[in-house]
Amino acid sequence: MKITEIKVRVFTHTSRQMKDSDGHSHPGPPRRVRQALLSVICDDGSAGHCFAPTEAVRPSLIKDFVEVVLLGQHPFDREKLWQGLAHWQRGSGAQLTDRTLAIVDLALWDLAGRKLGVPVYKLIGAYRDKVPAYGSTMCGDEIAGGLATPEDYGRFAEWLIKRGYKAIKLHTWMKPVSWAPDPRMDVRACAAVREAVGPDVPLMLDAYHGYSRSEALWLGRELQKLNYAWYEEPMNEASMSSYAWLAANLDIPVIGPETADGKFHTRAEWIKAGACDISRVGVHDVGGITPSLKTIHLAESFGMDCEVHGHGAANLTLCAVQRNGHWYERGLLHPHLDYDIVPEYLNSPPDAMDAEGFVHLSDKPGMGEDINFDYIDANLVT
Ligand code: LLH
Ligand code: MG
Repeated sequence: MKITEIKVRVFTHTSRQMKDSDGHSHPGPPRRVRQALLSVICDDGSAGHCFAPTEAVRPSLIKDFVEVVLLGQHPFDREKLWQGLAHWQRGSGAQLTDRTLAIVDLALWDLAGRKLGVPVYKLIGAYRDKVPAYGSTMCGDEIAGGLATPEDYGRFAEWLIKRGYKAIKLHTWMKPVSWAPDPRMDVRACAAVREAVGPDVPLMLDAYHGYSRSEALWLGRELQKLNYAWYEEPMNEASMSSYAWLAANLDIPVIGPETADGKFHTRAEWIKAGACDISRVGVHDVGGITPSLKTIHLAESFGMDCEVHGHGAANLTLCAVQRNGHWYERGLLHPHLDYDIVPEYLNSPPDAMDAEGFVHLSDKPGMGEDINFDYIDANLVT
């Protein structure tokens, strides 16, 4: 069995979201956007797939790196193939990113699951078949009836609890919101949510990502008074020593890193430096499931939880194969958006949540995405 083709289909679909000038998602008018599907195909006809931003699978990357490493190889040699791409990053002139590594790795896992007729989480070794979700809000905005005020967050939190969520994470106001960031406003939103849901619901805050040490410390102390469960990315993660300082000065668990470069190597350094109380990993942050598993097991070796960042079938898979993590991050959510609308390129939702707040793993072979190939082929960008 050998890999014979790397195929990229670029297609359009309807999005109801837009990105602001700092890259945060918000609701937006429906519009057609481009998306790609990368497929790894073998000589026996088996294939694995992964959705991707078009830039992360552009032709030059596929030709110069992905095909060179993958073609002619056995698709189950995931460690060798991942190491081949990861090692090449150094000499790639910053072209080959962890995002591209992740897409290739996820397609290879999907292929293995489809070929063997098992869901990927069973192939890795399942710990559970359903995972409790926390509702993860979008960042704050200036939209009427959206997430513009602390009261908006409080009202939305009430709705999230009625919907079945057993925990909530706030993303508060960040630039380019005209008056943001403001730690005092973050505390007001966090207090409004605590007031709305009562004392027992686990709550988390993912703050601005760029506060100073003193702002982050003040905010963390206020979260402790509100009995928040974790404190995420209030400062730039490039400064690990700032996080070590923050974690040493707070009782609330500090979680991270989420976006810092360096895959599991960076996570190891953070654990060693005492810069986090809970580790963090997402398939798109570290280059796929293969390096995410290393991160999860690394944290477990230190008696530490590792919570998964981001939504989607592959991140859900990670949640299902670990003991040292509690939650699936479902979102990002907003009062003006219906998260349960199934994207046109899927036949069914990848992370449907029941009334008790659990997301169930799919029993379909592969990663569990129910891909609508007919839709994709009918909307190709030529
Ligand atoms: O800044 C944002 O839009 C969010 O923080 C986003 O990156 C989200 O993925 C996140 O951090 N979740 O935990
Ligand atoms: Mg985050």
